[in-house]
Amino acid sequence: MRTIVAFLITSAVCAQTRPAPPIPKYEVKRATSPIVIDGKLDDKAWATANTGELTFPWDSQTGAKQKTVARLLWDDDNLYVSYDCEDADVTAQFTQRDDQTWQDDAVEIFINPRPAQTTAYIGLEMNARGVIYDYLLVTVAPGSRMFFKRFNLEGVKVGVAVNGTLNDRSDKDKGWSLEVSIPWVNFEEFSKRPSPGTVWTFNLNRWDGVEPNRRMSIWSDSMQERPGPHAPERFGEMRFVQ
Ligand SMILES: [Ca+2]
Ligand SMILES: [Ca+2]
Ligand SMILES: [Ca+2]
Repeated sequence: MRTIVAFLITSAVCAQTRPAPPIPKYEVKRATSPIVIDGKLDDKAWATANTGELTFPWDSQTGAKQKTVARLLWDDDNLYVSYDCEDADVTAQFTQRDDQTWQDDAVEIFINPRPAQTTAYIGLEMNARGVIYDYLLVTVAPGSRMFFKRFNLEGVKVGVAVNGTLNDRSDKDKGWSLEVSIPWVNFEEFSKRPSPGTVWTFNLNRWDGVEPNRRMSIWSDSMQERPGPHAPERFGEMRFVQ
């Protein structure tokens, strides 16, 4: 009987969910000047971009909740994304494309260029070494997803700048920043190239820390009970503007 009571209490606690925040919107401006993909966010164009700050919906996670500010821009050739990450301890181990980069200090973007559907989208997870895990994610049945990691983004470029010492855990770092450019050809099966007024959906997130102190921050709360970002119905709006 005692076991049953304990189970009921646990279930009741788990069933309490946080209120769903509104779906966020982001206006992607056109880059006013060229962006050098070197991880340094000193290109003039970034100063004109809107900002998106990641939040920490999962209180159960431990370790310092370090700030991340992301920005997006576009031009005739590419979608550009940058992340500015405060981080006192920058660590990353994986070195090969499609490795498990999410287990490192890593930043991610998920892009759905065809928001009328939420079955498929493109995922890109990049660690503090600039190593890419890119895939096509397809929901094949309710609750069942397949990650097609042999999907490789064509012409993608990533640059990282570490303000501190990578993988030296004895000192205190300031942070790291990452820039990525993604050519439009990669979205062709989903959608025409965007023009001013086009709306796609997306989410941004970051994994930070070393086990057992790991935490995920996210732009649009995925409303998952446990930390997890893969909820395309909760992606925010990416509106392209002039
Ligand atoms: Ca740069
Ligand atoms: Ca870190
Ligand atoms: Ca891949």
